[in-house]
Amino acid sequence: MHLKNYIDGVLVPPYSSNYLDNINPATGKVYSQIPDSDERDVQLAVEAAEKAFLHWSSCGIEQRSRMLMRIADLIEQKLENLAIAETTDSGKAITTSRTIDIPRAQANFRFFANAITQFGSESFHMEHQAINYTLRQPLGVVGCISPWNLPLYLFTWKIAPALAAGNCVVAKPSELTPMTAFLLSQICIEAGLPAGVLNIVHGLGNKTGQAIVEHPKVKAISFTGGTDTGRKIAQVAAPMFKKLSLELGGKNANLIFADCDFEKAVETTVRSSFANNGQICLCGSRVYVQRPLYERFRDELMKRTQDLKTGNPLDTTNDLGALVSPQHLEKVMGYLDLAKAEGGTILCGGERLEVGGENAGGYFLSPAIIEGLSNEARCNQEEIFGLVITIAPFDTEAEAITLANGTSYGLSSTVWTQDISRANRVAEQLQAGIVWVNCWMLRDLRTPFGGVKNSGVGREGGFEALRFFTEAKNVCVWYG
Ligand code: TXE
Repeated sequence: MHLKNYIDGVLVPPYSSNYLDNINPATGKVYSQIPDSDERDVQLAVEAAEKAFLHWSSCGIEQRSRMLMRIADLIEQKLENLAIAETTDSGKAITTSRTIDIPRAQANFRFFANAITQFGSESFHMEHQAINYTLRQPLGVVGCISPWNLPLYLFTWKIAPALAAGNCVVAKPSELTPMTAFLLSQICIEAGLPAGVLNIVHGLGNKTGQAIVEHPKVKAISFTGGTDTGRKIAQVAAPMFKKLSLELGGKNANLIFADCDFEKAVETTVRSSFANNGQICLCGSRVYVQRPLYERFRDELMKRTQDLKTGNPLDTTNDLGALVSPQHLEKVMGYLDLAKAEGGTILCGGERLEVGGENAGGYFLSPAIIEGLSNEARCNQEEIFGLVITIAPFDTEAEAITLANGTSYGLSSTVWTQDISRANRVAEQLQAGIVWVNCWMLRDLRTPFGGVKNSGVGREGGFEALRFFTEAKNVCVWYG
């Protein structure tokens, strides 16, 4: 199966006629081909978006909102097909695709279809003199670049607010997981989205992605992915004065205090460690437990981790599927070797799993917990992003905060305690864009989402996203 680009309202082959293999990570086999697009395809997409902008930006909020709702409805109707495609492309458990990825993709469109109808701007009254009001105008053509871990979920999280605000979009999904983006282009055609409003160009990051970032007509880049890639994008985009939203990696801490609700904390920590094969930027990859509870918590966490079932991701009885690519598997396994060299003990997991039958060539790994590493160890400092967590004890609240803040990242943190004062105190001091208290991944799409330090710049979500995708213009009217 050859996927196509979606440019100017139609599905087209790449200019070069070249394609890249798309591999099913649970079998290791090529199952489709994606366009190997280059700057010529991006040029066509930008031209189509520019052409569509005048009509789309001025057709009115209601019309845009209705169109986004129609896309949301179609995603909802096609949930099962999209979920199977997502799992086949990414190796994630089908339950995750069915209950998280695809429902969230439709929710993204629905949420921003509503949010734009409520989006206002400020006005400042200068008594007896003048009134200032702020116009929030769309930017024009914007670029959205997304990663492989939550393919349609994160792709639509960028596209929906950009479109709602009146922009036209050139978007690129990850070359590792292009299938649901391709299905989205078919959905947009079915929904009757006007030609050129959304353009989806497939291809490699350093070719197609780079061409989007470099294009002078692309006014803003919304990117989610690795910190190194974010840095490269900033190096190109910043001197061109593009607006930038960078949602990058994380090395998130779970702080488990001795007074926590043990059952809830341990159950959620299994999930926050290994959901989506540990490939969520919000996964808590460093678990710190207060000493009186340490051994009990560690042993229970180990037991439940070992109970997780890994195998064919399309089989609903499996909790975990395959990692996304052989390169990623190798990277994750490299950290397990490094952990041993750094003096750590692998308490469980970390083995390459041979799943037989049609999944014999898949990239399966058992979930691993590492103990005994210093906070400075690379395994505690670098984003591993897949089925590996570390665990360590702490004594005091101050120590817990120091440990949590002791990395270059600052995306999210989780605090488990029954003491409300402590929860607030700790949350205030954590260097993170998101803090969860006695929960994890509880998401309200109205809230600001993003990180501090090397986890990125800018905020997505709610009105923050609509502000990002619009330019504020102040109009000052003198009373005369
Ligand atoms: O992501 P990349 P990769 C982390 C995780 C992972 C590492 C690398 O640690 O192991 O990043 O993953 C496009 N200009 N996260 O290599 O390269 C690329 O095609 C423009 C964290 O897959 O950052 C893809 O569409 N675009 C994470 C997207 O950027 C470029 C999610 C992300 O790819 C580009 C994924 C360039 N020069 C990985 N180079 C999270 N925090 O959610 C690549 N791309």
